[in-house]
Amino acid sequence: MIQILDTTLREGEQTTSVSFNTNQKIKIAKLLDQFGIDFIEAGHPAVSQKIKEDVKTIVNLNLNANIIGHARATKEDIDAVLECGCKWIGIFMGLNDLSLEHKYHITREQAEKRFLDALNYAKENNLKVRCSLEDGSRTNFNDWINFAKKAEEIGVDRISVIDTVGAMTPLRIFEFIKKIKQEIKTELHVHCHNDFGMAVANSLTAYEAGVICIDTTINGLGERAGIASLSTICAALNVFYGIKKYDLTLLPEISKLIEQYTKIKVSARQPIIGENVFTHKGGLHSSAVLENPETYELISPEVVNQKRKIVLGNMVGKKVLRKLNHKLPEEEINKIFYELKTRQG
Ligand code: HCA
Ligand code: CU
Repeated sequence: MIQILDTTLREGEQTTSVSFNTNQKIKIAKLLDQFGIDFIEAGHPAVSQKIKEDVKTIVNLNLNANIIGHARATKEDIDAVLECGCKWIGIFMGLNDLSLEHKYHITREQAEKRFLDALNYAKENNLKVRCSLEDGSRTNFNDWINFAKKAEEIGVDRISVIDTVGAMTPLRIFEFIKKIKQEIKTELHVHCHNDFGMAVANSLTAYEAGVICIDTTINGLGERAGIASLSTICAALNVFYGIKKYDLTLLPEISKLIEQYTKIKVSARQPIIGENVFTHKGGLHSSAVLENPETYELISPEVVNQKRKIVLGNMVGKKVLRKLNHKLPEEEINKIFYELKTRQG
């Protein structure tokens, strides 16, 4: 089994200059639901009254997706999530030396107590709980496991493996999760940042190592370089692992909507949804694709509601022109061919 938790409305809103209004959030949540998303992280209600209202609004849409509210390990934050009517809560806290010394300014014992108290409080209030060890990838492994065992005893429903600053490589996260799974029975989530461009690769290897849920955002939004992108992850799950549960044809619409709301343009080379990713230019490429697209396409554009394009430029071959129009006389082909050959691109 695999699930996707989309956190465009929480992590995505932490992107520089990004903030969604209520109607935009409703539209995003409904589209994600239609797509078949398993979880929508709707926001961190304690941040502001507006975010709290918006999380409530998303909960009241009664979507199929589970709605999860984000909280620090404090009673106030958990109460705010409860007030919104969320059934799921994600409680996060960092337990590595850097966080203890420079963020919380408390001892490990105090931090663990604070975190465990919060997890207990959420469980007592009948919430389903995801326990997030922030910066887990830079946390001493024994500290990570010892804490996760205590969280497991409390009965948290999920534990998240978090690569807060993109410090993992695929092999490292694979080993990390394999080791965790020898000691922890609770289902795992994974949340990978993209600081070194490995968020998608790390998330997929985490899946191979046994996590049950991958965190994504639309267009890979998020703090700094963002996190794993919804479209790349879901298309990769389809192609590499045969997972067909999501409606991939909605991906361009979802991506464009976010482009419009955020005014952050997706790169033309962005996997799956970029403008160029089903465009072929080299003569040999175009000719082969016209004969059988599989020669240069691992996924068909139709699967993700995109269109194949052939560039007619200076790299064109006569074969391409013939394949594009069987009826064109040879002298016409020669004329077009020489004209294209003198072009810039
Ligand atoms: C944050 C940090 C976080 C938390 C992830 C989580 C991270 O912005 O609060 O709570 O599961 O990457 O560590 O996004
Ligand atoms: Cu994050």
